[in-house]
Amino acid sequence: MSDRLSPASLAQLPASVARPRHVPARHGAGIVHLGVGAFHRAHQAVYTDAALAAAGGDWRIDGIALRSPRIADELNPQEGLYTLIERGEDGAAARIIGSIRRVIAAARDPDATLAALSAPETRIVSLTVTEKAYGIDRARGCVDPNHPAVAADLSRPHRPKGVLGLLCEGLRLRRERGLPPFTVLCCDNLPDNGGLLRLGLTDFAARLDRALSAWIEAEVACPSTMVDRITPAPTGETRALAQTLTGLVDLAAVETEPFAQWVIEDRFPSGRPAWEQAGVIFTADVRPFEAMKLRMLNGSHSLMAYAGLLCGHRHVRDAMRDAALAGLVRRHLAAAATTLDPAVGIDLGHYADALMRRFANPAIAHELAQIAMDGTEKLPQRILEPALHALTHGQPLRPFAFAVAAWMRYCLGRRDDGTHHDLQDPRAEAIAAATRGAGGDARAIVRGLSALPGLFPARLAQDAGWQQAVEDSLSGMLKQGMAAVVRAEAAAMPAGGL
Ligand code: CS2
Repeated sequence: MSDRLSPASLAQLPASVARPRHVPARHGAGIVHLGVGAFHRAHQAVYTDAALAAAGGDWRIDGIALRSPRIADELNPQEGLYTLIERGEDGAAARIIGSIRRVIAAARDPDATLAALSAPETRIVSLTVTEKAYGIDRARGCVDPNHPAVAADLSRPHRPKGVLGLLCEGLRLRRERGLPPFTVLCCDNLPDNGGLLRLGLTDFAARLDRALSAWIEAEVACPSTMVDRITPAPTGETRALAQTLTGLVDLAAVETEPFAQWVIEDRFPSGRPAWEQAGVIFTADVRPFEAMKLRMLNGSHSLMAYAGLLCGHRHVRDAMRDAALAGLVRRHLAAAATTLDPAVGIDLGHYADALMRRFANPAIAHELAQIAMDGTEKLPQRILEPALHALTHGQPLRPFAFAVAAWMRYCLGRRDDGTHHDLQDPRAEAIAAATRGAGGDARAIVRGLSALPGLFPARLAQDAGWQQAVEDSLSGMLKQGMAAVVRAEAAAMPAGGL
């Protein structure tokens, strides 16, 4: 029987496994992180681990598990240690990460959760909670009072469960105790994520206490970030591989690709770890990086998820082995690149080439279904905003229309072979209502889904050329099946890259 990963068992690790280059127990916590999923463990916690090794400081992370307490039960017995497995074409490398101090399960321990948020040593609260958890109505620019967590927290603000409620109550307690606020660091794939969260937070607070909202407005920094690392959900195989590589049992192991990128606006009034020594890019304006990543990486991911699943593929790497689909991914990258501001200083052709290689990584089993989830939360920034840009600048629309048609086809909940899939989307009911009765009528489906409140920019949804392009693609998908349409679409593509 192998031992469990813990500070005591570190000595048993083979020399091939890198261990923390700092002594974790010597560093206090300075960050509270909401949402201790695989992405956090493969990204921000890794950068923080490297910053602790390079420059020290009391910057370890107290994680808050918002949904299931499982990760707390997995990580706490290991004193926060876990294995990061980087998987590239030439093999797998394991490294032990020591930046997480403990995980609090919010539902089980609400007092400890609020105590961490209001502790004097907490200077940053970072978040990876997924797009749908915020409860912000992006089209209207205010909180969504019907969002379940927002509604619950507005009615019981001192016992918050959701993201805005927790941040707001943590800040209220700090203000009451005369403590400086924490910096709020949003690490989800949302456009202008810091600005958006700031807007949600001040509006949420204003519904409870205007003076608190004004204090947040004046005192709380919400720098925007661009985060990137392709991280599949860990499975039993991840844990088995961790055990093979380290000789130890680790219930919280994660696997990820070798590439990682983090771009942050440098606004941290209460300080921050020396993340620049860990490779973070600090900049005054994250927006161009964010638009590049959301439109190119995430946009082509979404295209691949909807078209790929309906072609019968399971993982991103399988979709990339389908030459016709890979061709459409390449086309999408080129179309997305034309909508971007070239000022960012990154060669978009090289960026697209690197994305094609990252997607094709045979060692990463990234489920297309994971990417297909929550389409209504993802489509605006990934596909619809660049499509609107293309429309207003006379640039090619067809790649975006094709991606939207693939999403609409996926929304119908059945494959070409008649099997059914569940639509995992917070607006699944509204989607079902919008397509009910449309049968196989592409026009009715496009009309119904385009009219979902707040989803499509009005100018795009009302454009006859756009509507027709989506309808043509969807009609082909319904009549000929996704695989045939993907082949035909790829064959019709003009030759040439970016
Ligand atoms: C993916 C992202 O699940 C998804 O929708 O597109 O999680 C993607 O893998 C990351 O943003 C990569 O950095």
